[in-house]
Amino acid sequence: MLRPLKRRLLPGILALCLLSLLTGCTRSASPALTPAARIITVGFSQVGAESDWRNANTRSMTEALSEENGYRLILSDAQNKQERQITAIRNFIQMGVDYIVLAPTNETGWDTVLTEARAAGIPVIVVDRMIEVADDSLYTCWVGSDFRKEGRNAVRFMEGLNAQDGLRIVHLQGNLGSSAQIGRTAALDEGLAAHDSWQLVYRGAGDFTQAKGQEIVNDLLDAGLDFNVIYSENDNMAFGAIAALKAHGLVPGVDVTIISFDAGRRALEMTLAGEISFDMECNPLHGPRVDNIIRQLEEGIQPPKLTFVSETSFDATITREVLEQRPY
Ligand code: GZL
Repeated sequence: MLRPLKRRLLPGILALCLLSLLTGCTRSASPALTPAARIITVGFSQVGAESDWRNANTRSMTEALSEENGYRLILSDAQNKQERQITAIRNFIQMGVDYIVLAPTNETGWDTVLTEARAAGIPVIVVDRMIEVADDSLYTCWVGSDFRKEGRNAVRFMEGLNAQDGLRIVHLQGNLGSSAQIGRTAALDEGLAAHDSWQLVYRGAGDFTQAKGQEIVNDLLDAGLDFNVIYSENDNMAFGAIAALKAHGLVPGVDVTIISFDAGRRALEMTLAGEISFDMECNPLHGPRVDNIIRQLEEGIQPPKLTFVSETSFDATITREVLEQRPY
């Protein structure tokens, strides 16, 4: 009678185990046999450090494109100046980086420098705001937000405000020419065109900064302007506006409705407190998305040309539990 298979194989298995113990050959190859993993050098041209959103975006990128993850990241802060981004991109080309990541200050003016990057054979990944170029082969792909959709969500919230004598709106715009400003402004213009009871009493660029937002609203209040809504194209300008309202004895969320964008944790605390009435998320966590794009490209896979991130919004229904779970 044949011995059960495993009993017939047992002596051979024992011999193999003894051999591997004696020769130290284990299942995993010795380090010398694994090819050295390639360090990927990435030149990242970042807008600046103008807002909580921007800082969260930079943190996300540096955490994802870290040395432990196989990257050498060269971060350049343009301090909100496109010409500094163009210089940084030229430096990246000279350095022969493997990839360029661009978070553009504004939509236009990129054709020449991106043509130089293409001539050098360096793929360009655009994050956050959009760019407008004559030939979209000048960049490999883009990941970011649908800013007009964000604005339409805010306008829909405003349509639910039952202000008896209509809406008198102060509009704090972001950096003029940035797609975040273009999209969010276009949505408000759609709302103004659709509602006769909505009046735009002021529109001006607050450059996404808290200081500028506070300065504008402070001046408007000093001038005695009458308004009941502030449509602020990011949280930091909303923070400034709220400080100005309080300095004039007004209660944000009661005397004036605050509409904001980004939905960072600081702003969500103010939403929970009833000071910000509506905050539209603009997700800054592009680091893992760029890491994933680069790994696809390293494998010869072409990622989608455009990837829009999904985003939500917050209002008075927010809870402490929801806030505590927010990632930025
Ligand atoms: C939006 C981003 C904007 C944020 C601002 O994606 O470009 O720039 O809304 C940031 O906070 O300054």
